[in-house]
Amino acid sequence: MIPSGPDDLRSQGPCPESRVLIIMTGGTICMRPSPSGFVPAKGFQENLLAPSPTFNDGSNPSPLEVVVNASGERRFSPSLRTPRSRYNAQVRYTVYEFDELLDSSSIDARGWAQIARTIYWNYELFDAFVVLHGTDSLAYTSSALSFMLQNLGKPVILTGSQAPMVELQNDATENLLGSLIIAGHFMIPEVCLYFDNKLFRGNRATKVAASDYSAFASPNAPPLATITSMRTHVAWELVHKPTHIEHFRIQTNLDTTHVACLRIFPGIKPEMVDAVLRLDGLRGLVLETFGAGNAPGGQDNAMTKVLADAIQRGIVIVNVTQCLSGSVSPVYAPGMTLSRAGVVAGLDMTTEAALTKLAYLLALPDSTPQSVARDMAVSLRGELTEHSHTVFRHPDGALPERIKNLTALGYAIAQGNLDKVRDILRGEKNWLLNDADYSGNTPLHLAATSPNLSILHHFLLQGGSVHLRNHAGRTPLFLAANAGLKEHVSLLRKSGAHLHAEERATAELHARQGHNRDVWQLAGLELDREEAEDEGEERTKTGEADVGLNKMGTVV
Ligand code: ASN
Repeated sequence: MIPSGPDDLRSQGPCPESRVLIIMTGGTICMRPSPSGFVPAKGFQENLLAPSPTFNDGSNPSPLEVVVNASGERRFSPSLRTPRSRYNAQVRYTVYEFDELLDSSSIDARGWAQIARTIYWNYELFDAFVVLHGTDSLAYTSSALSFMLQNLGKPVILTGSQAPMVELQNDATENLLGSLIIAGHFMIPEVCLYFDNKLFRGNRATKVAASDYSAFASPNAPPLATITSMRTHVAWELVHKPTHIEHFRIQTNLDTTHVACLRIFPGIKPEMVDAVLRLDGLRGLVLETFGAGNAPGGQDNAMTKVLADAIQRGIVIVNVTQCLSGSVSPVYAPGMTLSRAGVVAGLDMTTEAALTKLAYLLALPDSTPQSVARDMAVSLRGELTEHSHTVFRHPDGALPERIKNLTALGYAIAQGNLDKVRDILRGEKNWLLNDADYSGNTPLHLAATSPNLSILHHFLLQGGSVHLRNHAGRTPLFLAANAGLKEHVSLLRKSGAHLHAEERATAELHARQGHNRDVWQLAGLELDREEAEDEGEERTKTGEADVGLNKMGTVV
């Protein structure tokens, strides 16, 4: 993975090979013609990718392990390598096909849960995930996943195509290649949707064309990355980073059966709206209104009464605009009336984001209509426009300025001087945390062996990535364990850090030779069974809880 520094520094050193898991759920990208129209077909990797020089450099790498169920069962899956990219790196990948491939018009919350679980089970084995999916409901799935994947530290990119890969002229090749390159090269730890050379935040995208290759737009948020003339331009200042000391987790039980969506139209009768609001067990409604959030009616009008009564009964009603872009705001009297009646302003959320967020919030343990209404109006994953998020902004200034800052930061970290560190990062210099020096070390790598643990703590809360590797392929966790720093290792583990698949063999060697054996175990090194059992006991004593590959990560 390439750190977030501008191109001039990024291209300086070799970047370790990334492993990407491609999850195939179906969609046009894998379809073939049949007497009943296009249908999804199996064998995407062997039939379409393996024979293609664009997706296979012919180096014939060994198979990769993929976890296929909750009990941690692993299967070996043939892997392929892309040719070298213009960033001088290759991406190694394997395709994991779901048993039943879908036209995405048939996907529902069970399908979303299946994707989330597959990512969870394989989180420690891969650097990034690409999900192949039909375009029809792609924006719903990417929105849903953005809420289901909590404290995500790695890229998850959804894509598909308008023309199948088997067609001579298609958009499938470009969309998959672009997704693979971005997933395998850039640490963008968000659920994204990639289409037609643009990477969108997944919960901001919407399908805008039934057959054009430019099928998606993100009208209220600029793309996170764009590919132009073979270069990828990442808008690092827009990329969200995890800023909690927490593991990656998933929530899989979205309540999609008790939410609905209703589009207001001129002449719509209050009785119609009432009928929807009285559907058995309904808990949430997304109301698609006119313009800046207006619906027919006035203060004492029948429509307003229908809505206010439903809110009294505990139904959460969220107001989003039918317009492609812009936000709901109570500037006109009808909009003001809705908000006075208790309708929640969904601001600039897409319908896809509002509906899946509602289903997600309603399924949270201890949720109440009040807590759901409150959280619908704030940004959880960048799905609506708010200004309170950590911003990573690169300086417009020149290279010497960056090197000066990084070097000063390096000294302060080595001296364990937190005040100095804070001083250097003051202003908008947080971007420095995911930048790297000439050996690929990010400030987090340096903090992993700093005499002052609070520097590491500070960086983790500011969005420093625990998954970036230096040019030698080492993660901050590896460096901390190698230096025998237990507290540093524990803190990194709590933040979701794990040893990379390629570090395990060396780590095991060190541990078996007796170097910091207990620290390597603390870093999550799996030993043989007896040792692993001892390790389990030890962890229970110290109260450590790890992400286990064979444990389900559902919150409830
Ligand atoms: N019906 C297809 C699907 O969503 C459309 C596509 O993928 N372009 O699965």
